[in-house]
Amino acid sequence: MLTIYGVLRSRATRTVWMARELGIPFERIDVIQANRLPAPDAPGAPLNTRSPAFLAVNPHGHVPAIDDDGLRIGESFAINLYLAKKHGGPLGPRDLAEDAQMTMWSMWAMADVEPHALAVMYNLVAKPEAERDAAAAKAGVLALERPFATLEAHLAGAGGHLVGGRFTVADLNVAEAFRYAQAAPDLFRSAPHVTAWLSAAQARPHFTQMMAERAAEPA
Ligand SMILES: N[C@@H](CCC(=O)N[C@@H](CS)C(=O)NCC(=O)O)C(=O)O
Repeated sequence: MLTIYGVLRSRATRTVWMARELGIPFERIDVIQANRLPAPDAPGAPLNTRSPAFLAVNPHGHVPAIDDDGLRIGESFAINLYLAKKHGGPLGPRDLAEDAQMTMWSMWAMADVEPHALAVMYNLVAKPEAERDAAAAKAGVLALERPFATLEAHLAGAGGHLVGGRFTVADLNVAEAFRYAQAAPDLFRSAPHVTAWLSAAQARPHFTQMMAERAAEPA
């Protein structure tokens, strides 16, 4: 049995989206970010990323994490690549070459895109206005120009998907990193292929269903 740890207002979104695309059964346990609680260590505090019971599952202390019949893994993109390979089908790699490309795109998104996209989102929309840092937002947008250009060129030549001409775990992982950049619509204006690719990914029923459940979760 697959257990996914993490509230939906976290990167657990992408793990839940992936499991639903694969059509595999799972249970999800709410683990909230410690920094969203006034006293995460207090007796009776909800299960959080500093709780000893959760650290036993993921010593890195972040969500999402999974327990798959005793195999415990953290790191959202690694989890999704594992699930795609385990369950197979069109979402996963057909051979070693596709596996390498899916890993490459996922690691690129985590290293070159997500930190800047998060800086953009936090400092343009997510943080309370008084705490926003306009310089950090601007630096994030600048740093994303190259990844946007790279992805735009790739999608234009590859038929609208990252690997193998079909929607795969690579599209799902990379779309989740680019989602945070949607706080800066200017980045998308000169990237029509990126815009169309992200819209198509986010129109998938399992994404919209997951986001609706996320929106229903307490902020
Ligand atoms: N690279 C990790 C990052 C995970 C991460 O930082 N998760 C956040 C929630 S989105 C978290 O757990 N924050 C609370 C904490 O670190 O205590 C991944 O993709 O899984």
